[in-house]
Amino acid sequence: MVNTLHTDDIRLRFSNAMSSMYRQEVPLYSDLIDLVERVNNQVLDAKPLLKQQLIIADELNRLDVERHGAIRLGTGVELNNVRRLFAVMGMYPVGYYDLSVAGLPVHSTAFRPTDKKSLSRNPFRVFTSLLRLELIEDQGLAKEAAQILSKRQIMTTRALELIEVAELNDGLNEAQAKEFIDEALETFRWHSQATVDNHTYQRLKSAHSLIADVVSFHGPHINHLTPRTLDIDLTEQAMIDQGLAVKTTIEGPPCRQTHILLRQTSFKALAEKISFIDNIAGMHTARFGEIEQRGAALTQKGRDLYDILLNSIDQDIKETNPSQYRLELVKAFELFPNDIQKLHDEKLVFFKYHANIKVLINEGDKTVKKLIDIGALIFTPQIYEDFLPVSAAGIFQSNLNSNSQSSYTQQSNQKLFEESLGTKIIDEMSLYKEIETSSLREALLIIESVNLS
Ligand code: OOG
Ligand code: NI
Repeated sequence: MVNTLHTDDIRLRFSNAMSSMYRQEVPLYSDLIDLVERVNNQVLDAKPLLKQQLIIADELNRLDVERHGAIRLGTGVELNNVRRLFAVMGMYPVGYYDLSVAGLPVHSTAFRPTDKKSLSRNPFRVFTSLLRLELIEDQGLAKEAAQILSKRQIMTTRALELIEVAELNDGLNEAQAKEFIDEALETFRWHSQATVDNHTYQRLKSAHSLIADVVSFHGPHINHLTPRTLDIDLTEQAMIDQGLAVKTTIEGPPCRQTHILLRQTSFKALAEKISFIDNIAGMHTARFGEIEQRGAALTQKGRDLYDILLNSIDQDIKETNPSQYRLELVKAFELFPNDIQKLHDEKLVFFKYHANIKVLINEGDKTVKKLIDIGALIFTPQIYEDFLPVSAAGIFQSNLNSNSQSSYTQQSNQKLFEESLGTKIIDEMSLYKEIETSSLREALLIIESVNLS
């Protein structure tokens, strides 16, 4: 189709629109954005080397627009439609997260852009969970919940029409994209009017607060929108200074010289006024604020080491004795190398390669190792673009006011999830590998062409 807008442009506009809507809905989010921006500027001023690295890796520009959100869906049909909606913006399901092992009746994926250029433009991600009613003990209640869910349509008629247009024509034009963004936004809006009566809400809640949150409303309200900070410890302190109810422990790896994966923390969910269909007033807690610091993406070998080190410490003391937990975490992770060259040579981290055209090479310098040694080929760690199941469970739990240690006996069920989704989930490791391989290929071509001329 002529005049088709690039999916990257639609995503950029949509994530901006989502951020504006959420700023209006949750003023504390607005404060959080300002705070993170302040800390990031402070860090960039204080660390010119870090700034330089972000520029080389083409990551400085995306920092200001970088957010992830989260939604919780009720049915497979909803998941299927949400998959189609995100595809219009160039976001695809990456990674499968089974949260039932942490006592949460959901499994999840993250919709996000997948290629290097789109990620640099705007890596907007949405952590998307699907309720697993089959895990609920009270199957009578589960049936009732399914019945309620079967009656709702979380997308506007026009949004569905425009998704179809995009699928048929391989994209949307300017006017269609504008309309699509307005219509798509409706799916994620907050509704203070519940679709059930007070009694039903209480029964759903007593089975699990997640079930009440998903089933009692018209749609999957966005429950947080997370900015990326360059220093989560500084930002956490600033949040505490502002009097926010920050959760006790930062999830993920400890603070290190070379940051790996993802560190996250949140302020507790807000109690918000809602009303039930029988006109009874109530309170619901769902929406919260979160910040995150992203570090290097780990290879499978690196990830295995991460999991071993994290599991070597008692997770139960995370909430009960946070200072002890922090000490043990730092100690355990001393076994994870910090040196970039070592992380590269031991293949613990995925990298992006870049040609340094200022260095001219001689005939004998053509191996990758040689090119690295003389500085003609440089590498920067790839940023981790995904999520961590243990951290996600911690974030969920602190915001559901539950600390359920029970786990459901049923197996994880990626196959069932994919059936609803209508496609396979993309394996995140294959994406990092692809970026590593293609960036090396491109850098070598540049080096070769510069030295031929
Ligand atoms: C999602 C919680 C997980 C993260 O960043 O790991 C999450 C939810 O509460 O719906 O957002
Ligand atoms: Ni999150």
